[in-house]
Amino acid sequence: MKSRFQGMRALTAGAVAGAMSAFWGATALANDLMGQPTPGAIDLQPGVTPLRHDAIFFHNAILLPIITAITLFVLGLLVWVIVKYNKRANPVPARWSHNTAIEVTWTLVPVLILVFIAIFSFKLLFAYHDMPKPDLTVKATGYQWYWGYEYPDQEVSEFVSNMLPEDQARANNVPFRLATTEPMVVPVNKTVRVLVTGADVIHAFAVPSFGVIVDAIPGRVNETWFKAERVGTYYGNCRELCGVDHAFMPIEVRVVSQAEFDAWVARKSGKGPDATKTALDNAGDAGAMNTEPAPAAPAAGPAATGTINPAAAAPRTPQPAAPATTNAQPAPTAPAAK
Ligand SMILES: [Cu+2]
Repeated sequence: MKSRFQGMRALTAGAVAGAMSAFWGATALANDLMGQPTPGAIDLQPGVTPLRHDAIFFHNAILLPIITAITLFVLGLLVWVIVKYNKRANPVPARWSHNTAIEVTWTLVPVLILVFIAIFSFKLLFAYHDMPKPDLTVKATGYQWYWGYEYPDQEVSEFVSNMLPEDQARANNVPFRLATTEPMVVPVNKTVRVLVTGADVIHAFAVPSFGVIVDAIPGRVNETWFKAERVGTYYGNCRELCGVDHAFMPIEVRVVSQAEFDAWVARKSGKGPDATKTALDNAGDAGAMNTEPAPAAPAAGPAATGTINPAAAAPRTPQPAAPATTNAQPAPTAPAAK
């Protein structure tokens, strides 16, 4: 059943992609960038998680053909009525107003179409809900206007992820307004549970290539999960209008091998053999921030949490009450970070 489902999926996805590229004369479909938007592309961002594959199948193989068929059918009816029943072709209109057979049909057929869609839709919803046993938990907190990531089980206390300034993004050849000063790092082929919350207003954590989008609501913890199948860098954005810099709080997720992840955790938690590197890493990030503060957010956030302040980097001690309310305030230590 599963393999037939996947075979059908590959076949229909191929047919749909072929039809779409023929229609648009576009060849960009096969060359879509991974983990970020592709200029001029019309298809969905390609996926690297099982949920995303299923969501793309649902859209391309179930919804698109149904929408296309219904649209063409209605267009045909309109043309038929315009041609056959206009005043010249049909000077004496019929006087009847009810037809039981037609009314039963136009009620039942849409119901059946919706039930058919619901079968696939609920299957997908349940898949999102039924998280496998997680290998890793990351807490993502939305702030005005940056993200904070914390790994409670690895004792990696919260660090701040700001948008990378334009000159550095260009210099590093990474996408401006998607790249960050410090990414969220996860191991490949592992089930990652993401706990999502907001510190000030409602934000939303969204990574298209993972097929996840979850509201980040103050005072509440939402949950989602993903299992990235390949190593790489995947970008997302805040997806809930949260204020003036809403467009400047990107999400960057780096999927790495388990060994690389372990090394990263050792550095970040200050427990590994090369724990001193943390200070260097963070010094680099702090330098990055200081050259050009994020627009309208004068470096208050990072300094407030202390995570990318080199002075606070090593040795890592549990942070004092940094989160939530204090983060939005300009910290008195901000100038000292420079
Ligand atoms: Cu936002």
